[in-house]
Parts: sequence; structure tokens; C-alpha cells
Amino acid sequence: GSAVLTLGETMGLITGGRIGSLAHVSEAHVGIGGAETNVAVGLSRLGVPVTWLGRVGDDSLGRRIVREVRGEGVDVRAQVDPDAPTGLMLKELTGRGTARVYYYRSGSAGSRLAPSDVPAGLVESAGLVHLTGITPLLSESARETCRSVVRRARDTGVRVSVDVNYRSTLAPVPVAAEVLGELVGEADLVFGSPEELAHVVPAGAVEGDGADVGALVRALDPEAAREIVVKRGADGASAYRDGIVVDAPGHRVEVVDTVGAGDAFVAGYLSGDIHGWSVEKKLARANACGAVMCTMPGDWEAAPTPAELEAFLGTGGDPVR
Ligand code: KDG
Repeated sequence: GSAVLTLGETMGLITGGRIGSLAHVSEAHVGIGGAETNVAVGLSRLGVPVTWLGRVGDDSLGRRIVREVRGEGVDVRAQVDPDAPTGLMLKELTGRGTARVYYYRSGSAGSRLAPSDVPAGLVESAGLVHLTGITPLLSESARETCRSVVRRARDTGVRVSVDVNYRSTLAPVPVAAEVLGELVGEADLVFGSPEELAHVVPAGAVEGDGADVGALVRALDPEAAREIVVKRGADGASAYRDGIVVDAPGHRVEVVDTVGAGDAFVAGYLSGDIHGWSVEKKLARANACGAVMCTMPGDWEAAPTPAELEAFLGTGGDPVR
């Protein structure tokens, strides 16, 4: 099996060709995106054997997803669903390094993921399984798939990684809190922003406004049984493990497009995790991967190789000309 198995929905991605609303911008780029394939490509670029599993429609965008992700060296296990189209996402560039995103994914092939899509042995032979909080909010069958994969991983001692990745357009906070709280409760490794962690902590478990990240982490994981990684974008990240917290600074970069930076961060962190790196080393690589992703457009295209990371960190000598 692969070192990392991930599963979820990848969509066609239409991005405005210039800054502005798609009510007016006529030119656009066609691509693909999905949190889990973003992570998978990030891992593959870093030399980690990775499998992505999901459903696509029997259509052009579905074929593009399979070809493009496979082209990145990811082991792609895609079910072609004859009864539903590949989901779609529109992305408008605001000009402030952020993007506005619209989903056309309800009833999509990817959202129809089912437990039986995941063949016997696939979870059991992986080194680590990575899920995001997007998948269980897509449909009842996708939620069941997450539950079944987590159960299978736990039964065979396979590590489970979860990125909370809360998307407000998929479910209101109370629903997400319950569903994602359950997922986080089963994970060995958890990623989230301070706001996302506040959403998954049971109501009333933390005093005050939830701004104390240490208190959130203790409420989420009272026995310090998990590794909890708090993502703060340009402000860096912190990892809580065995009751110890490690802080790592972020990088100041010229931001073009922040979408996908969180996934790049996760790929960087997991690439070190599977090699048994220290928390410090994992955080440093994760922060660098996230920063590089922000400097170029696209959700995953800028995922760095180890050589590109070295160049970014200034230890790789002069840039190649
Ligand atoms: O993390 C980036 C992803 O959000 C993006 O690539 C698309 O998977 C996606 C989603 O559901 O928002």
C-alpha cells in the first residue's frame, strides 16, 4: 500500500481570468481542485507514495481529474459514476490575494462516494489515512464512507489524520460541529485554524470566547492523546503533542492566491510525519510549503519539490536562471 491514502471529492475548477466578479469577467481558466487531491499532489511532489480515491462523472472534467492527478504521480482509484456529473467550483479573484468560491457540487459524482468504493486492503495497507472535514458534509453516504474508513484504520492500527477544513457553504456551524467533532475524536493527527478548532470543541467545554488556543486544544484532547496542529497562515503554526506546544513562525511572501495553502501545509507536515521527523522539522517544512503555494495562482499547481523548498528557504544557492 501507499504511505498515505486520502479520499474525497475533486471538482472541475473555473477561475476568472482577471480580478473581478464572474458576473462581468468573461475570460476564465479551466482546471481542477479538491482539498484531498491538493494534499496528494503536494505529497507526491515531495516524493511520498500516495493514493487518492474518489468518484468522478463520466464526463470531460472527470477524465481530466483522473489524468491530471495521475500525471502528478498519485495512485488514482477513481470510480466513474455513470449517473452523476463531476462537481464544479467557480473561483473569482478579489485582487487581495483571496478568492471567492462558489460550489456546484450537490448531487455530484464525488459527493456520492460510498463505503463500498473503498476496496478491502486499501485502508489496511496504508501507512496513514488522511481525511478532511469537507467529505463528511457532502452527503450521508460520504459521511458513512469516512466513518467506515476511520473504523477500518483504527482496527488495523493505521494512523488517522484529519484536517477540519470547515466550509460554511456545506453545513451550518452546529451541524459541522457535531459531524466534524466526531471525526476529530477519532484522529491521531488533527489540523485546523483556531476558528475551526473552536467550532469542533463541544459547546460549553471552554470558558470565554474560545480565543485561547491552548484551552481549545485541552478541551478537544484532555488526555493529550493526539497531535494537534494549529494553522495560522502567515503567522505560522503550533503543534500540541504530549502536553507540549511547539510554535513555528510563518513566512512573509508576496501573496497571489491563498487557496490551497492549507493543503500544501498539510502535505508538508505529513511528508515529515511518515518519516518520523520531529515536530519542529515538520512545522518548518509545512510553513514553507504553505508560503510557496501562496506565491502562485492555482490550488495545487505550485506545490513545491524538496529542491524548490530549499531554494525558497535560501539554502539551495542562487535561483536557477
Ligand atoms: O483547500 C482548498 C480546497 O478548498 C479547494 O481546492 C477546493 O476541495 C475544495 C473545497 O471543497 O473547497
